[in-house]
Parts: sequence; structure tokens; C-alpha cells
Amino acid sequence: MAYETIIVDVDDHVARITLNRPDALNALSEELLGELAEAVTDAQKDDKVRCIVITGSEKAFAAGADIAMMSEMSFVDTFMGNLFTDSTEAISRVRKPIIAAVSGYALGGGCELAMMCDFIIASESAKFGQPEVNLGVMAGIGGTQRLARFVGKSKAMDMNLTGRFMDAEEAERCGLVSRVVPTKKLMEEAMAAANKIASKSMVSVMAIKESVNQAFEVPLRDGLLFERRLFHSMFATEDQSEGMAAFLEKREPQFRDK
Ligand code: CO8
Repeated sequence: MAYETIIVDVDDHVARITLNRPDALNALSEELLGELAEAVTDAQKDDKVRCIVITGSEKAFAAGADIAMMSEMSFVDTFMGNLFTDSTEAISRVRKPIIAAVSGYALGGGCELAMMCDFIIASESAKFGQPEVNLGVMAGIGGTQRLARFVGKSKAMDMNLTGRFMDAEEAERCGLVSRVVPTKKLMEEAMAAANKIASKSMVSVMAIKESVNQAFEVPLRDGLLFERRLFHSMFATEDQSEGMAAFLEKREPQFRDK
């Protein structure tokens, strides 16, 4: 599939999707988010793909939604057109794991896109922010909701109300990113993490993703029950027998996603 604003490579079992609007620091247009939604949906359907990595350039993961595009829009355009809703919901619906590999700016919609992924690996040069307040607007695809869940109320308020940028070290300290790696090693580290995930049973992997996400949707008691029932259900899989047998026989497991 030929895309205009993203590049998709499938290496072994990992789909690597690179945002590719270098002249606009990968600003998110409807076309870009539409293509991204299509690419991740295809990756979901492709049996060969077991993990997805979304990345940008060294200078910018994405510097936000496209301000030139939005500057022409009215309330009715955004409301009736349901701006970015279908595409971002499609990305959030993907059941395979998605890693955001972030270098440079991840601002506004760029930070929000990174937070739609399952976890974020940042390079030392990454800068996160929700600067929509500087444009007389506010975050619209998760910057007040997901960021508050990632970093808590105080920092989410600070980031959204002041529009300041957070560097990689602060982002790791407050739990926005899972790890920080040297800028030149970002893709190597992200692909290594993706390949590690790809080597596991997809049944476990997809159940874990669903279960962790429940933690942000339901009360603890319901989440624990959901987790426990999924755990019980693992005992209906061949991969459970294989994983435990391999441990006891001191060998690598051969998972078959069954
Ligand atoms: N949109 C469009 N173009 C952009 C954007 C953007 N978000 N960011 C950068 N660009 C363009 C610049 O206009 C410039 O283009 P040109 O060369 O043609 O003038 C090019 O990219 C390079 O940018 P700069 O020259 O500004 O590069 P600097 O290194 O000087 O600065 C910054 C980099 C600090 C990242 C700066 O570009 C900047 O502040 N960008 C805007 C950041 C921002 O405000 N982002 C939030 C946007 S609003 C948003 O994301 C809302 C999301 C919610 C949508 C909800 C829908 C329901």
C-alpha cells in the first residue's frame, strides 16, 4: 500500500510506521491520521505482524495537529466533520501492542498520539507538551484525559495550562515514558523491545494489553476480577502448557498462539 504521509516497513514480525511530513515536523493532518489508522488496522489483520512501532524523525515525533489546516476551520467544520475521531478511535481499537518511539517534539496531538500507544520509549532529545493553550484552544484527542492518567492531576494541569514542554528526563520521572535511551539508539531499542514482545505468545500479549487498559476504565474490584478471569482462561491454551513445560525442561518455549 502506497502512502503519502507515512512509511510502513514490516521487518520480521514488527510493523514500523514512520510519520513522514518532514516540512511540517510531522504535523497531524486528516490525511496522515487516516493513513496511520489504515496502516495499524492492516497490521492488526496481518498474521505475520505481532507488534507495531510508531515513530517520527529525530527532530519531531509530531509537532501537533496541523495548525494551517485547523486555522481554516469553524466550529461546525470540526463538530460535523468529527475531526480526527474515526482515525484516533481506530488506532485505540488495535489489539496488538503499539510502541511509540519518540525523538524530538511530541507536542499537542503528537503527545496525544504517543499516549494512544501502549508505551512510550523516548530519546534523550524528546520534548513533550500540550501547548494548545497558546493557540487559544485546548487539547482534543486525550491531552487532558490520558495525560492526567499518565502523570496525575498536578502535572497534567501544569502542562495544559502553561503550555510548557517537558524534557525526557522529567517525562521518565513522572511516568509518561517507560524508558529514555540515547537518541542514536532509539530505533534499535524500540525494535528490540518490539521483537521481544513478538517472541511471546500473542494470546498472552493481547490479554495483557486488554487487562492493563481495564485499569483505566473500571473500578479496582472489577479490574481485578477481569484480570483473574483472563488468567484462568490462559489455562485453556496450548501456550500455557508449552511455556510452563519449557521452563521446567530448561529450554526456550515454542509458542504457537494457540
Ligand atoms: N502544524 C503545522 N505546521 C507546523 C506545526 C504544526 N503543529 N509545527 C511546526 N510546523 C511547521 C512550521 O510552520 C514550519 O513550517 P515552514 O518551514 O513552512 O515555516 C516547519 O514546521 C518547521 O517549524 P519551525 O520553523 O517552527 O521549527 P522550530 O524548530 O523553530 O520550532 C516547534 C519547532 C517549537 C515545534 C514549533 O514549530 C512549534 O511551536 N510548533 C507548533 C506546536 C504546537 O502548537 N502544537 C499544538 C498544535 S494544536 C494540536 O495539536 C491540537 C490537537 C487536538 C486536535 C483535536 C481534534 C478533535
